[in-house]
Amino acid sequence: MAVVNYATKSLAIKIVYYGPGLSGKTTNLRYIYFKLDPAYRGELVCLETDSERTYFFDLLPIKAGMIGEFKVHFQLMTVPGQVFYEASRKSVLKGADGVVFVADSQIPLLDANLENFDGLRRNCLQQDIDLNNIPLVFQYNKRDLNYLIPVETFNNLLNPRRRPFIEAVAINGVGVFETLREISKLSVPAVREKVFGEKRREAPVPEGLTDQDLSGLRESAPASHAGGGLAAPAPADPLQVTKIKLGSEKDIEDELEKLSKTFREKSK
Ligand SMILES: Nc1nc2c(ncn2[C@@H]2O[C@H](COP(=O)(O)OP(=O)(O)O)[C@@H](O)[C@H]2O)c(=O)[nH]1
Ligand SMILES: [Mg+2]
Repeated sequence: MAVVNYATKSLAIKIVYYGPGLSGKTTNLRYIYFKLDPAYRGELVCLETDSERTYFFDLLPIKAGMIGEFKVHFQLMTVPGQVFYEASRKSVLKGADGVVFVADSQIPLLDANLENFDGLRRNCLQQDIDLNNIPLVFQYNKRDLNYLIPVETFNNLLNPRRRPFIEAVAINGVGVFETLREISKLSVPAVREKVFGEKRREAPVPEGLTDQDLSGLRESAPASHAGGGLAAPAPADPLQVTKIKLGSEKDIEDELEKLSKTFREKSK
């Protein structure tokens, strides 16, 4: 459920990038961070544990216009991929308003994708999220490689309801903003209904974000994949990730809750 702050009149919509380890979730967030107009995005935060088996996940807030008198921002989050972090994946899913499933298109990874999607289903159930109703978008990533799982196969196995699906080469930015716009288009009306729907009888539901508002979610620089080669990281804007060390599962939950309530501007 979106976090509503009536005092500051702000609304945070939580979008979780889910998928097997190394499918490209972090790559999506980093690309968005680089290409989004800095006026629209906050700080890219990376949460990691103290253990020797260090793992991390990421969080990126982006601004997205108004719903009624509420300032809206999205909290994009990734989940840790490794099998043994099931508990953390569950914490990240808590209160999600939308899910992007980032699948790895390489044929040998078909089972890994299917197993991970089953895990998503299980974790959603435990968080009282109905995967059949929550905004969900599929990103079939790494389409630049050879020996790919055909899109029809992916759709038949993962996406029988034909939710939006995007073929992507996240490493070059192909499909990254398209995915973001698709999940935004689905989750904004769902959140608007959840948050303001009950007041419907007294007043009309605020129109909320239009396509024009979502047009802020665009690349601020021309896509660098035009030449077909790998994109070089933008040299002028080196990625400054804020790292937050966490001890326990409880720390993770607390930190996520805190971060989801605030729009963290890049620290000065
Ligand atoms: N060839 C190729 N590699 C990719 C693509 N997207 C991500 N990768 C690479 O896959 C690896 C894992 O990506 P990462 O985003 O860290 O995966 P995560 O575990 O899902 O966060 C990195 O080496 C990326 O550079 C893609 O579209 N094509
Ligand atoms: Mg990652």
